[in-house]
Amino acid sequence: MKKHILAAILGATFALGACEKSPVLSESALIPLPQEITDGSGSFQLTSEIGIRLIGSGENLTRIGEHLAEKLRPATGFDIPVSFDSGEVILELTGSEDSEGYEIQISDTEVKITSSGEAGLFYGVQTLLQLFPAQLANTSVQTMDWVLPVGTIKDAPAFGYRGSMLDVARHFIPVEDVKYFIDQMAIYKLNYLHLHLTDDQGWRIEIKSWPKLTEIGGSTEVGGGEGGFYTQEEYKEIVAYAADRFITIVPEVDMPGHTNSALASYAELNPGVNLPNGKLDSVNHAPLDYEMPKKNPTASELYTGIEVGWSTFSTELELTYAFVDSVVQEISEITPGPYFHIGGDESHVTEKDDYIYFVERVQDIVSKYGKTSIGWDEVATAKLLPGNVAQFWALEENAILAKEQGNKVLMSPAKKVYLDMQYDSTSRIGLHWAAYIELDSAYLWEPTSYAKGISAENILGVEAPLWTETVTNREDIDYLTFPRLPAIAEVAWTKKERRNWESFSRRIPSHGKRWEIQGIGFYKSPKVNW
Ligand code: TNX
Repeated sequence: MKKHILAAILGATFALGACEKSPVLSESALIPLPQEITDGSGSFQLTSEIGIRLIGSGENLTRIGEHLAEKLRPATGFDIPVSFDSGEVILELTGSEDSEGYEIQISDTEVKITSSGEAGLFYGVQTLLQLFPAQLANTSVQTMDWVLPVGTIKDAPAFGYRGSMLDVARHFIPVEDVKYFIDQMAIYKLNYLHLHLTDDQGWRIEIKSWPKLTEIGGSTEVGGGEGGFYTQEEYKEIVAYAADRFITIVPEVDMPGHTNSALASYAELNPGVNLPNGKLDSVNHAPLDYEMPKKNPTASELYTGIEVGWSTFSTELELTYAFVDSVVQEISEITPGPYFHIGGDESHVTEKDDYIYFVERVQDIVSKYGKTSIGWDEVATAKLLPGNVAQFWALEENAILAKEQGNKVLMSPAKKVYLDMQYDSTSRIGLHWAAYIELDSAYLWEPTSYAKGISAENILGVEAPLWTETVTNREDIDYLTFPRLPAIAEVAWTKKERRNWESFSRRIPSHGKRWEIQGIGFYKSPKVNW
C-alpha cells in the first residue's frame, strides 16, 4: 500500500516536471527584441554559490558588475560577489569603444556577456535581467529556481539616439521622480533624456546670473500649484545619475515662444523696456550699447493655463541675446552631453523674419559654448548650422527643409510617440489633439518611412516626449508611459525586419507582471492578453 502511494507521488511529481516547459531563449520576453537569438539546449541555473566575474578594464566595469549584482540579490537572496577572479556570470569588456552592441552566451555552466564598449555591456546586462522570471522584480527573497535558457544573443541598436522627454515645466517633476524615470528608461536601452526645462508656466533650472527666473518664474505651474526648480547642484546630480546608466541629458530652453515664465521674472526682457542710463543695473549682466526703447518695462503675469503660442521674446531687443547667452553658458557648463535644445516650437506671435533671425543668433550662441543645437521642426525654416538637428513632431515640410540643408532629423511624430496623448477617449488623463494612441499604434510605425522624403540616412533617432499639462505625479507618469515607452524603445532599437506586433504583444505581459510587482500602475491595453 505504502509503495503504491510513493509511486503515485513520484509519478505525479515526474509528470508535473515533464509538463513544465523549460524556457527557450528565442521565446523570452525581451524588449526591445535583440537582433539575433540562437537557441541551444539545456539551461543555466543561478545558485547561491554564483559570482560575477569581470574581465577587461574600464572605469565603469566594476559599476556595471555591481549594477547586475544589485538587481539579482534582493529576490534571489544570494550574495553574488563581484570580482576579477572568479564567477560563473562573466562580463567581458573587450575594448574601449563607445559601442552599444553586445553578445550573450549562455551555456549550462556559464553566462558570458561581451562588448567592446561599456554601454554595450550595460545593455547586455539589461537583456540578461529580462531573461529571468518576472519574480526577480521582487524586493524580498523568492524561493524558486532561477533558470536561464541556453543559447546565444547578438544585438546592436538600429538608431544611436533613443530618447524620451520629460516636460518638467508644465508640472514640476521632483529629482526623485526624474531618477525613477531614468531607471525605467535604462531597462529599455534608451540613451537620451531630454528635459524641457522652461515654458510659459515655469522656469525650472537655476541660472545664477538671473536669479529671479526661478524665484518668480519657478514659483508656480499648470493649475496654480507651487511649482519648483532644480538648483544647478540638483541638475548635476540628475546628469550624473543618468550618466551612470549610459543616458545623456539634453537640456531644453524653449524660445522665442513658450517664454512667459522668463518674461514674468524680468520686466526688462519685455518689449518697450527702459533701462537706467542705457546700462544694465545688475553686476552680472554685460553692459549694453544700443538704442533704448521708449516705454517703461512691465513684467508679464505668471501663467498657469495650458494655451500655447501666445508668448515671445523680443527678438529686436539686444538684452534678449545677452540673456540667452548667460542661460546657454550656465547650462552648457554643467551639461557634459553634446546637445542643447533651443525649442523654437509654436512661436505663433513672433514675426516669421524675426523668428528666423532669432533662431540663427541663438544657434551661434549655442555653438560658441561648444554644443550642438536641437530644435523643434520649425527651426528648419531658418538656416541651420551644420550638424544641428530638427526634431520632427508635426510638419513634414520642416523635416524636409532640414534634410535639404544636410541636417538630421530626430523623429518624434506626435501621432505616434507623444506619451501625453490619451490611449482612447476614456483615458483618465492626457490630451488628444494629435491622436488617440493605443499601444499598437505607438508600436506600428517605422521611423525610416513615416515622413515622406525622410529616410534612414536623414534620421538621428527617435524620441518619445511626455508633456505634462495633465500629469501631476508619478502615478500619472506611469499610466501614460507604460506600456507605450517600451513599444517606442523597440521601434528605436530593433531593426524593422525584426519587428512584429504579434510578437511584441506576446512579450509585453511579462513586463506587466514586473510592473505589478513593483506597484507601477500601467495602462492595461485591451490589445494585449495580460
Ligand atoms: C505641443 S509639441 C507642444 C507642447 C505641448 C504639447 C502637448 C511641441 C513642440 N509643442 O507645447 O505641451 O503639444 O501635447
